[in-house]
Amino acid sequence: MPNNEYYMEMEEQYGAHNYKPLDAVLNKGQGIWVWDVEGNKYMDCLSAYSAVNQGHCHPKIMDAMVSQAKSLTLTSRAFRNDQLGLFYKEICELTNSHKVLPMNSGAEAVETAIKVARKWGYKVKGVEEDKAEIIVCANNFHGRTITIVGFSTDPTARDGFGPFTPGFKVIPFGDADALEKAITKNTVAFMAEPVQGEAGVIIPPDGYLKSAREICSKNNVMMILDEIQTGLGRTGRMLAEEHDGIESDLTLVGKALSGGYYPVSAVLSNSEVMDVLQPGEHGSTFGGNPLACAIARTALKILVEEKLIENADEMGKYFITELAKINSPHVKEIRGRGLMIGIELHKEAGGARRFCVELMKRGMLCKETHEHIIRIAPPLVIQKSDIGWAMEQIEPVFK
Ligand code: IF1
Repeated sequence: MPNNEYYMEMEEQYGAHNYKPLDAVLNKGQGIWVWDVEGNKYMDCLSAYSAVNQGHCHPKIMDAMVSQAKSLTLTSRAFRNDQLGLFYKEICELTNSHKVLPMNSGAEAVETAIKVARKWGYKVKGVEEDKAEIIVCANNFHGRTITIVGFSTDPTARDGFGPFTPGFKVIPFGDADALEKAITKNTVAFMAEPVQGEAGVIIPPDGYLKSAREICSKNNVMMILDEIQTGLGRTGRMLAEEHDGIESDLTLVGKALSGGYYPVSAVLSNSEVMDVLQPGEHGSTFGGNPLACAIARTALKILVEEKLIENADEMGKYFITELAKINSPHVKEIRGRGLMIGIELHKEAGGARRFCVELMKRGMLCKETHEHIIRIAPPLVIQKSDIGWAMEQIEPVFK
């Protein structure tokens, strides 16, 4: 049986080097656990960046996928399929939305929302042609396309990829006054993550999203929330916006919409904004295909039926309480919402990566973000006893 090294060398030789993964070559997953080719077992504390909220290889999603794959996988949107309407209806009911536009990757959902907002700006708001502005936040992460990295403030994500799409304005995250000041007659939308993920699990000040919602409504500006990472149970709510008691105009979901089986994303709308799109103006070969819809329908049903959202809330609070008890010279702050948890280290700790390597040796797979933050985001099926085990690994590493 080839070892980890064997596969790693192949990747190094033949693959683009746009990632620097931890050196475990995984070949099996179940619930919160994954195994490498040498048989080592790990607790997955990343959940594929929150795409496997339902746990690895959930048997019900697998059944839905296999059964749909045997009958029909792809029709394109030139023809109809019997899964699409059901998917629309079910996701609208679960997220309190009016209309859905299905895509595949998260970045595509973001691009779609940008197109919808601009079109709305010209057709409904009456913005002069090619003048539409969209306000975004510093330290955002919304994906990897040219347009999206063009309004990133992370040099690693954007340097060397210009020229970029114009029409974006960056303001600080968490600052409602800055939003109000940045709005002009040409502003069509404000887009933000409810909790910034890549930036290091940054939770905005209380009341921020509510103020932003009010400012958007008052100024006839679309509020777009990117819930690709925070949505679908991760923060202990179906959508993170529920923590603030607000509804955005456009909500973006992806990742866990398939429970990790397949790329499925969607733009959800709460207003007439989606009606601006006419036949032919937007689409995707794979978006809304019956395989994706069957998988997504089951992935959503599991979040509800297995009470994973409530579990994320409860286990998240428990995990954060336990982590806060660690008396470590390296830890600056523990923060989180539901099972989206960040451990920020002091600059003197020598970087988060070395802690991730130590945790891996003890059977926990975690991923650093930026230099000094470790993210903990296990599948939402995690139980108290698992957290107990995790704490036994984490404590000695941080001490
Ligand atoms: C990678 C981060 C997570 C996202 C939000 C849109 C997208 C993402 C809020 C795009 C994607 C990923 C992609 C992944 C790393 C990752 C990530 F660290 F970069 F920020 F999750 F924390 N909006 N996030 O978080 O979705 O097109 O990838 O489906 O390796 O790029 P996508």
